[in-house]
Amino acid sequence: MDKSERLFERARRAIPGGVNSPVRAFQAVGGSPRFIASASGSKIRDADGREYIDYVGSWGPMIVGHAHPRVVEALRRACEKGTSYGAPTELEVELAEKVVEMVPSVEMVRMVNSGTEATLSAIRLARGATGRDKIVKFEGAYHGHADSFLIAAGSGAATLGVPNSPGVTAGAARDTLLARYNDLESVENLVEGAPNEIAAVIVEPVAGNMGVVPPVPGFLEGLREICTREAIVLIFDEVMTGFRVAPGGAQQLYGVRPDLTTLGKILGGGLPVGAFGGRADLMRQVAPEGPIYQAGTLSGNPLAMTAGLETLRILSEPGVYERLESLSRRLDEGTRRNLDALGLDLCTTRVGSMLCLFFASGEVRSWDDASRSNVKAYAAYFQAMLEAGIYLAPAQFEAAFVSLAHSEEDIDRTLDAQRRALDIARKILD
Ligand code: KE4
Repeated sequence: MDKSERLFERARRAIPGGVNSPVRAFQAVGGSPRFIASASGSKIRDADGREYIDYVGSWGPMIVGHAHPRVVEALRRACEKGTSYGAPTELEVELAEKVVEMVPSVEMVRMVNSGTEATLSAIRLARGATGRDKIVKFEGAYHGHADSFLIAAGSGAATLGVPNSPGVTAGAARDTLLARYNDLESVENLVEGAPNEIAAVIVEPVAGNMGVVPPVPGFLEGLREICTREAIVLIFDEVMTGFRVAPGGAQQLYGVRPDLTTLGKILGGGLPVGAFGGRADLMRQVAPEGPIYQAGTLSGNPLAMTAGLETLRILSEPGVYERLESLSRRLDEGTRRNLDALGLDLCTTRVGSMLCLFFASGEVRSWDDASRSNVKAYAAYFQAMLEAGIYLAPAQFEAAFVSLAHSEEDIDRTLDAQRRALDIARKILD
């Protein structure tokens, strides 16, 4: 057994499944997860000293690369001033102002400690502000693990939600309606079936949790129209896309303004941060200015604010998104060449520096399409890439992330390994 395997055995005695978040356990791809000992730039190193080119980037936050010298130095200085006060600081004001400056629809913002906290708070705000109970989410979308979101597609055309985890009550499920991504008619049907009952539509403006599924032209604009017409709060869950697909996220890229936006991941630069923000008339209803309660011991924590601020400052420098685009295009075009060379008809998607290779042919526009993927072939591909020193998401329904620290050489090494890995996966596809 190598050190990761020994550590996994030990971890499983003290931590459920041996991990602090399920996807890390490699259950979708088999084998034992690599225990990571350190990381810098585009590389991570496991407990046995093996080095990998990293396309998980801690699931999105590490867009400037691991252990960026400026972030590390800023954190070192911050630590020496104490790590948490539970009181207002100038740092959190600076980060709030930076978010307001960068994200088009955000007029005010509240910091929290995770994406889940951000989305559950945004839903509570929408419900409190509208006096309505129901929300609409999309099948295959992930907004964190709050009860309202752990809902599977129920039976029946009404697509009423049913819990997809024990512990989620029927009451919670009853208030979550499920639509199909990229299908405005499915939203119209839900709205028609629940007049004046829907508080919010929450959407990943680029879906990143069923693999990467871009919005078809008109989809986001259509959601905006429906929500404006019905006085429904439109929430863009930009926990993944925020600061990723453009400085101002997907709402800047596609030019559609939600009423509320949830953020996380990159906002914390690798430390635990989430946030929800948007129209001031909504945000002013949040305690203590308004009656809608939301709180958090470590919200606005000075270390997390420091890492987030330094990361956003780096991202605000000229040429950053052009660099991300150039590297990501190189990977995407190289992947398509590899697929052509092997005669494989697989679907690849990309929005900026978030990409996905579906082990499914044809277009992927919704969960129905994505769920056709051959997850066994993906698992074989994943293991072959891991063996070759390329660290991908250990599950088909995730995104690959390119960072500023990746080099052309990293991309070319990845494409070389990919040819061999696809050849192995092809045997399962045939
Ligand atoms: P967290 O509570 O994990 O910080 O954020 C939840 C969340 C909310 N919204 C979107 C669009 C998200 O992608 C996420 C979290 N993303 C997953 C990756 N698919 C986190 C990885 C994990 O669960 O370990």
